[in-house]
Amino acid sequence: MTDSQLLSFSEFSKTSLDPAIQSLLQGLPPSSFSILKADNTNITTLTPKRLAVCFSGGPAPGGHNVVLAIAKLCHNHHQLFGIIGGPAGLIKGQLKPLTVNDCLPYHNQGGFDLLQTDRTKIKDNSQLKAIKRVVKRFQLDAIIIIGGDDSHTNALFLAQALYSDTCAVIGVPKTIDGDLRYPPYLPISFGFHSACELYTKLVRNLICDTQSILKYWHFVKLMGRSSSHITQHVAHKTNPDLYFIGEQIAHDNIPLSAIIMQIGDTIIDASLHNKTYGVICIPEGLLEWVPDVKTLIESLNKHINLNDRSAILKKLSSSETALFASFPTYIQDQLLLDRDSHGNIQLSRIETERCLIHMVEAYIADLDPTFTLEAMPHFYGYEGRCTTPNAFDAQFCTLLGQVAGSLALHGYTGHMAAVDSITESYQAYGIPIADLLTIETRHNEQIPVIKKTIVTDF
Ligand code: FBP
Repeated sequence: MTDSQLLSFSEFSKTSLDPAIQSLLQGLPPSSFSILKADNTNITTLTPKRLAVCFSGGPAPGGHNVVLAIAKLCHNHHQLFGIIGGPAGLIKGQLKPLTVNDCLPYHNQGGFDLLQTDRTKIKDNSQLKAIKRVVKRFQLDAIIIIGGDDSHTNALFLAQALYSDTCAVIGVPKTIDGDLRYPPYLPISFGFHSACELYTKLVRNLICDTQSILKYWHFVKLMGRSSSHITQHVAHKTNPDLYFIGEQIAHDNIPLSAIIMQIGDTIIDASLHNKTYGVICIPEGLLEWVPDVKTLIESLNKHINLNDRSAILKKLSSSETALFASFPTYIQDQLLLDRDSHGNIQLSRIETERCLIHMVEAYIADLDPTFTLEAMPHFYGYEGRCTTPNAFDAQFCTLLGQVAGSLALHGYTGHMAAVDSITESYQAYGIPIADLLTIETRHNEQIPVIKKTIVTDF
């Protein structure tokens, strides 16, 4: 592909995939194959290759084990480079040779600090041209991107763009959110279970505190972006007084006022039984699921690029304006924050837990002005995504690294490494990323993105 034939992301969105790569990507069943291990003698029979690896998006426990496994596969026969600073580092050519010894101190450690990460969306020709130059300069045969759903959209887009440069692109499914799955080949992304373990411990401790000192209603927001997998998992393990699953709220069409009423009534009922404390868990993405708030966010998304608060607000319908006005000012400001580079609203920056307390206080004050609600907001988020990997993620990540390295060394492109971790045999797969595509509206454009797996079993 010459530079003039390069497709920008929006052109890529509108066209079908390059026929040359289509045959590799579309409609293929996941290929099941035996994975290469570092001590496997046939690894040295392969033509020596030059691989590069990067983290992309938020950290997730176990990422360092993925990189170490790839480094071990490359040791002595292939050359591995670490890309510093995620996709932005790839564009800037921030690559350095990476050896097993470089990675060993990070084995079984949380975080992505070995290489760091970022969320740059690869979408235009200038970025692609820069990456092509980097591929040429470092003579790369493959790039392995360790990332979530949006990073896999990047990976597929790059796989197409670099096909003619004979540089493969492979993805490794990472995210604590639990929304990147492809059962039965990939029951879960790495990081989910370790993060849930930490959040479960923290929520249990809070419940124990309330039962020890008999005070405070704790409103706990749990990370997980749009999907409520983490909240559901933690709630099942800890049994809080109340919890919400965003997907269920959308399914049952429950407006924000009904949620406030449910929380307020639960607190009042409990006080009638002399219980003045409790724990309520909510998913990070709650507001995006509540039907009336969702409509408001969609309208704001359409006009967010106007950058002028009053111009944006003029575009809202009267019911949207009323709902917007019912939020405390800090939530109004947070709803107007810039979207991330992939077009997502930045849910982790919206203080839903504080907002709910504020609205529940007002609801209760209307019913009983003498009632004092002693409530505390919490957000369990960033501390969970960098926790130490548990035994499951530590082993799962080593396998995922071996699968990703094997796919790259065998010359696959546009595939995501997968391991069926439910069966004892830990079968390895390469999943064509194109099989996971769907169309979504982001930044007001219909674009192909990797489909998120949401909670359906409520
Ligand atoms: P990804 O794994 O999809 O990159 O996101 C993980 C996550 O922790 C989300 O749960 C959260 O909404 C988001 O990152 C916060 O991102 P940021 O680092 O940009 O604040």
